[in-house]
Amino acid sequence: MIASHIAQLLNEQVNAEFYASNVYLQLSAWCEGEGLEGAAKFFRTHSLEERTHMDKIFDYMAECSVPITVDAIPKAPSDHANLMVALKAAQEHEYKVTAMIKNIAKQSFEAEDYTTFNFIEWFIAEQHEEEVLFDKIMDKARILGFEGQPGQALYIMDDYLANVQH
Ligand code: OFO
Repeated sequence: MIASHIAQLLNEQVNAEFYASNVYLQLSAWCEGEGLEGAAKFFRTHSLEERTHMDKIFDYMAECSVPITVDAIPKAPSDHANLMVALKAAQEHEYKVTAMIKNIAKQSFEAEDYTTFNFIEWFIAEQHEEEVLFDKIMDKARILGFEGQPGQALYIMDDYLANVQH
């Protein structure tokens, strides 16, 4: 039996992952409009990955007979000054998701809900990977001297993002 406050946190996470999927899909659309094919591919792939995160929590809730409510999803930001601003927005977004996941781990542990605690551990590892991924991208940008300006560094960043491992 999952306590109601844990059920609520899980439901919020379903909707947060849905929102994350839309954030990345919208980022992909923005990149398409800017002619950044590689970055568009990167964000599009990431959008699909977020969708799988949503499904994972959805399935867990369904298995545990916890009611699920799919809420209205806020509109994702659609305009960005440049690719660096877009990447930083994505990185910030991941930090927020990490905080939400850690809170579920904390609350489930404190409630002695070790089943949910065990379930959410996968997401703890996943968020670590997400943060490592964006750190790696930011390192690449720093090495290139890329701060969002058009030119060769932008071209290389776009090309790099097309093939970066998720
Ligand atoms: Fe769901 O990992 Fe990113 O947000």
